[in-house]
Parts: sequence; C-alpha cells; structure tokens
Amino acid sequence: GEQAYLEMCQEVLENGTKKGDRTGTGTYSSFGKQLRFDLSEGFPLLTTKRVPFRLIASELLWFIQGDTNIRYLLQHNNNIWNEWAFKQWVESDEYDGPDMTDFGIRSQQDEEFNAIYQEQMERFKQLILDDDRFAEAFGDLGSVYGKQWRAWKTSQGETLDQLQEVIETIKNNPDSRRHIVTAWNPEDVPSNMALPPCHTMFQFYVADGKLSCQLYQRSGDIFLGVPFNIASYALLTYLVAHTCGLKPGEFIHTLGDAHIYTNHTEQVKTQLAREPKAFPTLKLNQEKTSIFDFEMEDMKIEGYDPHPGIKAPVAV
Ligand code: THF
Repeated sequence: GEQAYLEMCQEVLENGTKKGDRTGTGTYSSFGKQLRFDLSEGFPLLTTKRVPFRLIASELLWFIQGDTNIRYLLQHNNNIWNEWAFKQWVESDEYDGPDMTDFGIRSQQDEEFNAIYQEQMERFKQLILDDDRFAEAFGDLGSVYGKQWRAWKTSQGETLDQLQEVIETIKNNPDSRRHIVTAWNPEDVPSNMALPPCHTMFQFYVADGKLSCQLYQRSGDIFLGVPFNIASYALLTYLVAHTCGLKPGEFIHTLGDAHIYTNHTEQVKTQLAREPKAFPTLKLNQEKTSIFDFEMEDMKIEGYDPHPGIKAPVAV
C-alpha cells in the first residue's frame, strides 16, 4: 500500500546514488524497486498528497482511444504532456518567437524568462486548440502509448491492436501466460517519438476470478510521475477486469531507474512527515460493458480525503 511507496521515497533519498540525467536537473536514483497494491482494499490514489484523479483518467482514456495528439488532453484541461509537444514547435523552422533553448530548466531558474515562456506556452495551447493544421503538425507526440497499444505497426505494413487482443485472450484463455502489451518498439526508439516510453510493458494475470497487472517501468519520477502511474494502471486494471467480467486483483509496479529529482527533495520530506489515510473507492458505470466505451463521467472516486497537494516543477 501507500506505506511501501513512502518507504521507497525514504530509501531512495537516503541510499540513492546522486546521478545526472537527460534533463540536467540531477536525481537520487536506485535500480530495481517493486510496489504491490491489493486493489480489493481500495483504489490506490495516494493520500499523503492530493493526486488529481481527473488528469489520470483523461490521460488513460487518451491512451485507450489510441490518440497521440495533445489536443484531446487540452480539451479536457489536462496539461501534463504540453512540454513535450511544445518542444517540437520551438525546435521547428516555423517557430518565430523568443529563444526557448532549454526552456524546462531555465523557466525554473529565471523568473523573467519564465514569464516569456508562459506567454509562448499559452500561445501554443491556443493554436493547438483552434488550428487543425497546427495541431496536426505539433500536437502529435508520435509513436507514444496510444499508438503502440492500439495500432502497433507491423513489418507487413499492417496494424496490431494489442489492447483489444489482450482483452480477447483474457476472456477466452485466462490461464495464458502471454497477456502482454508492450509500448517499447525498438524501431521507433529514439527517433520517432517525443519521449521513449517509460512504461515499457505490462502483463495481466488471472487467478480465482481476479485480474492482476504488473507493469515494468524503465524509469520512474518518484515524486511527480509514480503516483500518477500507480493510479493510472490501477484504473486500467479495473477497466479491463470490468470488461472481462473479473474482479480486480493486485497491481504490481516494478521500477528500473527509480529516482527523485534533487529539486523535489523538500516536497518529498513534507510528504514523508504525513500520516497515510484509507484509500478511496472507484465506482464504474455498470451500464457500460466495454473499456472502449468509457468516458470521464463513467468513472468516479468516492471517499477521497487526502492531505493537501504539494507543488513541484516537472523535469523536461
Ligand atoms: N517526465 C518527467 N520528468 N516526469 C514524469 O512524471 C513524466 N511522466 C509523463 C511524461 N514524462 C515525464 C508525464 N506525466 C505531472 C504528472 C504526470 C506527468 C507530468 C506532469 C505533474 O506535474 N503533476 C502535478 C499536477 C499537474 C497539474 O495539476 O496540472 C502534480 O502535482 O501531481 C510520467 O508519466
């Protein structure tokens, strides 16, 4: 449960190696961690800080629908993928605004630059929402999750719907040991995508009428990303179980490079000083029978009483 998450935070802060990273921020990092959540004990939305379920649900629906364009996210007032699309724009020939080199790190260190960056980001978001051609050119993140889950490109030039197929096999051959969806496509890494997938593959497992899921995440941003990732895969497991007439079992989260960004240290300490509460429950619209028909209003969190949110900058 949540205690295991907090222990992992503590452990990485105390014993993690100080490591540089792609984003230039710096991290404390450990390799090979695992968390387990019993989904029958509630929905694992962390309580030691508020985690916005709305953003997790709209991001997951975006993946499930096979969408890779941030326009859908912006229409749902979800800004968590903006920076990666923005980067494609400011690095293109079409961009005519002020210099945005290393905007991620500079916006955190230089207030004057941050104001200019925010202005360009607002302009970017409006264009994505209002201009079809612009959205097509710069809103698409390429071969990210939605693409690999729903329309994996084969060498024959056809597409494979991994999510649909895994659901069919769970229904027809539950004992199979091949209930796998992979997002890691070596052919597409690194040139065809905004960011190579962090959630490289997941496997389902059926026993005693319950569906479990294990995720292998190659890289995990413990403070900002991991609470999202836990809730996201828990929600996916609930939705697939619902579609297959099974009860949700366990979610097992296996992490490769598990890291805390050095500029999240104070936030993590604040969180560690808090007492976890009971997990909330997830209510799904029982009238919908397929994961592919779910919309935002079909998923509700009840009994969520977290400690306040804790703000932190995201490394780009
Ligand atoms: N890159 C990094 N550095 N960390 C990540 O967690 C991450 N993701 C996705 C892709 N690249 C990543 C994007 N997911 C937030 C949460 C998840 C994200 C990105 C950002 C975030 O900032 N959450 C805030 C709330 C934001 C808001 O309210 O708009 C939070 O406080 O939780 C790993 O999947």
